[in-house]
Amino acid sequence: MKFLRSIGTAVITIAICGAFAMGSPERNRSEKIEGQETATLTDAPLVPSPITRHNATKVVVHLEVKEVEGRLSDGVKYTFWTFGGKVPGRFIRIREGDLVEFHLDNHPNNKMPHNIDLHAVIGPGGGAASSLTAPGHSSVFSFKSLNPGLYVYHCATAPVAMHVANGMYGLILVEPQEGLPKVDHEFYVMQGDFYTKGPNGQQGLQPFSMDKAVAEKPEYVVFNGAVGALLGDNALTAKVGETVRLYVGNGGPNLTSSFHVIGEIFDNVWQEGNTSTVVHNVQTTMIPAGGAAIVDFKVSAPGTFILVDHSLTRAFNKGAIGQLKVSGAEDKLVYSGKISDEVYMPEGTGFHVAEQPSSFAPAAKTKAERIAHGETIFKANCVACHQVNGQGIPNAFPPLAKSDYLNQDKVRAIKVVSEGLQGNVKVNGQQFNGVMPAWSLTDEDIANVLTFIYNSWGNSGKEVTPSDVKSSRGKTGKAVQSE
Ligand code: HEC
Ligand SMILES: [Cu+2]
Repeated sequence: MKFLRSIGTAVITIAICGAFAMGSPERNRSEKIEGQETATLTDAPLVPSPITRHNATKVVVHLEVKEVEGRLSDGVKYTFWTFGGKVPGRFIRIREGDLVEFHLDNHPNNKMPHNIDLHAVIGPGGGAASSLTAPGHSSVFSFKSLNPGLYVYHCATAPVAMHVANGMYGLILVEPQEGLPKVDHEFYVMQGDFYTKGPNGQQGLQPFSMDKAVAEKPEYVVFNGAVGALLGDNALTAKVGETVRLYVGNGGPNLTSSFHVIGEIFDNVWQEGNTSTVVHNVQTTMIPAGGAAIVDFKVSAPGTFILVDHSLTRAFNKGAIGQLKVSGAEDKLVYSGKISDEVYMPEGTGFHVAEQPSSFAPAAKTKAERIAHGETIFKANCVACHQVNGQGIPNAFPPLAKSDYLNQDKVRAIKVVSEGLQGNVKVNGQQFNGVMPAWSLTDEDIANVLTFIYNSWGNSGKEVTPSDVKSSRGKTGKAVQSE
């Protein structure tokens, strides 16, 4: 018994020694520094190249703080406080054991003092205590990188939450000695929540709202500093068969991200930015405010894959959405694509009335208000099929933009929305034969959404009022049969 216990202790002792031998802070502390280099930093979504050195070196890092006015969303401007001119701050890549000489340069045109707290640093404030820097000044401090991992850095000048909310965060990767597995593409993605005085979408330069920040009610939640920073022409790209790694950070200041890529499975995840324990086959990984994760996956099917915070109203209503566009040949075994689409209508079903809570918005007093309310209804109910700019989808959903069918007859248009539409219709010379559900919207909502559509995308500019909707409801002869 006694013997067994001592064996147990010996095993535990060996295990602990083993764990400390690899990537040990003690070893990194004493690792010899050979040579010197200046770090190359990158703006998101780019990442500096992997480190190929086998020794620790002295790395000189220059990071410049700039207060800049920039785009937060379409027509929405914001004064960002940045590490390097953009949000997130520039990506820093070093190796464990490196000695970093850190220069924090505060641009002379700035109005505020700033500092930096790097979560990769062991020392008071993670460097913040030694780096408070007035505009037109530069602070220097140094640190030895003792622990490998992917770390957040941020400003820690009071009010800290405000400096962070204005965009003062970024990532520093301390590569383990042995490096990370090789991949074909590495990208830098960082989430943040933004608190503007005006509601989401309000145009112009928006000041910061401390009240909304304290209430943790952001108007925007975005990747890489702006709505659309990873959409369309800015999407990440890869080819079928390649491996993709995302270094994902969350600057907050408040929200935890449920990071997910729609249509992908993460083959490898290094949770919470650690580099020693990898887990496999993960759908969604949690990234706390002030935290990070590394995710890898092989892209096996072509198409557009959507990066989201899976707290989905943040994605679809506040901006936390990005794209990875994968080109290449389809593999029908991995993914078949749509095999068929037939009308499904069990015996006895007529028109399906879409469940829709009635609107509580106050009645519109002017045409402009009607258009504004209508846009909200359009986005909530109609975009899925008719698309954001009313362009529709060929052979499936007719266009509302410059639609002759719509512009010819207002009463008919009202009936389409209130009663639904199916069967053959010709819109701009194209035949459609689909089903548009009837919408149980109030007269006010139908008037608003149609007025929005009539006043968008080259349509006739008509106004539809609730009394127009009411009188058309009374009329006999539905736009379509509902049998
Ligand atoms: C589920 C998909 C879907 C949604 C959601 C949808 N529609 Fe449609 N809509 C259609 C289809 C399909 C047609 C054509 C029906 C046919 O082929 O008979 C159509 C036709 C129309 C038309 C007449 C044709 C044209 O292009 O001018 C109007 C107007 C219209 N929809 C407005 C709306 C409005 C307003 C909303 C939101 C309240 C909406 N639709 C939501 C599928 C949809
Ligand atoms: Cu700051």
